Amino acid sequence: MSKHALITGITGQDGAYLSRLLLEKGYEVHGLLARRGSDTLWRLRELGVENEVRMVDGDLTDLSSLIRAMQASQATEVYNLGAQSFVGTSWQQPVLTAQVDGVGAINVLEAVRIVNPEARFYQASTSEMFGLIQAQKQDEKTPFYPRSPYGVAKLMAHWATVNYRESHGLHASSGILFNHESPLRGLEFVTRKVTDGVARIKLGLAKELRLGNIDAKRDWGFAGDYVEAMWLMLQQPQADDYVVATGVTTSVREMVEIAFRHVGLDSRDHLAVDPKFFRPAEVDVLLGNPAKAKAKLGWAPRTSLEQLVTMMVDADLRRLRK
Ligand code: NAP
Ligand code: G4F
Repeated sequence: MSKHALITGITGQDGAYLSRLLLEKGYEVHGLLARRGSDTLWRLRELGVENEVRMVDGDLTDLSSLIRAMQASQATEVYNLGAQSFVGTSWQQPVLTAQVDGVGAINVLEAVRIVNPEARFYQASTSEMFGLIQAQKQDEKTPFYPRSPYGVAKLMAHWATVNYRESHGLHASSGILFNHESPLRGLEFVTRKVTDGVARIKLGLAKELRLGNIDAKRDWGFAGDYVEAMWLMLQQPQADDYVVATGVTTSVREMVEIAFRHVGLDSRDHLAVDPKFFRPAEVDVLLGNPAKAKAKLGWAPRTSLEQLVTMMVDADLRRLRK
């Protein structure tokens, strides 16, 4: 009998990579489609799985649509990836972010509990919850200190996942994922803004790249590697929480240098710092310790930052040349 998965946020970066992974494993893949943008299926199309997944209309803020999605999909595994995921926007839309990212996760947990409490649940938690870091290397035991409305909302969802596991016995796991990128990353996030900008400058379509805090440091990995960790979590006999990271941290400035170097340009000739892109409160540095995921899931990242940035710049050059 084939396994059935329901993915919220299926049209996002991780939703696309996870869909492809589950289809390769023989799953019937269902996705919650919020129908908010004009061409929301472009990522699934780029991975060649647009016509392989089955969509069900719904929204994370609408519990009844989630109950219907659980019923229609007959899901035995539920991956809650849907979110207002851009940290910068969360200061402009704190209430929406709380409703979608915080209450939305509780809505999904309720739909699972009501329709099929045997189904396994994955919550897309985030290193943004560590915020003002309380340990040099963050792991599952590091105290949280969120620094944005996004981080606060995600912390609510994280603890709700733990609570449904402990109070209702759901097989509910949280992946505390550090930043992960790919050619499918949204243009608002710094890595893709950089690789798209570098490709434009290389092709003579732009002259300058304007960024905010280039001293911020992140632990960046490849989304294609990280969705494997999500799946592995739901294959374990016991639900648990796991940090998923590379264990290497790099500044935005260094990331930018890698991208320019790849196309034979010098970042100093094109990079400008613009206070417009600074945030009201910054997460200065993130560095994860993925030892538990390695020991218990047998998971390890396979893609270096250099390989990741190169892959993204090349994809943007290809797109722009078209
Ligand atoms: P993404 O590309 O921004 O995708 C977000 C998805 O959520 C999109 O499919 C979007 O649909 C959907 N969505 C937004 N609001 C919704 C609503 N009200 N109801 C239903 N769906 C809604 O994000 P991602 O990078 O794939 O990340 C996946 C998840 O992991 C997110 O929860 C994110 O917060 C979390 N996370 C990401 C990272 C990272 O570095 N990428 C790290 C840690 C955690 P539309 O296409 O219609 O907008
Ligand atoms: O790429 P970012 O916008 O990602 P951020 O804020 O770390 O959030 C991402 O990772 C989280 C995991 O830790 C996810 F939960 C979340 O959903 C999202 O996927 O910014 C990275 C860093 C920040 O310090 C930001 O201030 O880059 C800095 N930055 C500097 N200039 C910029 C820019 N960020 C953006 N987006 N645009 C700039 O021009």
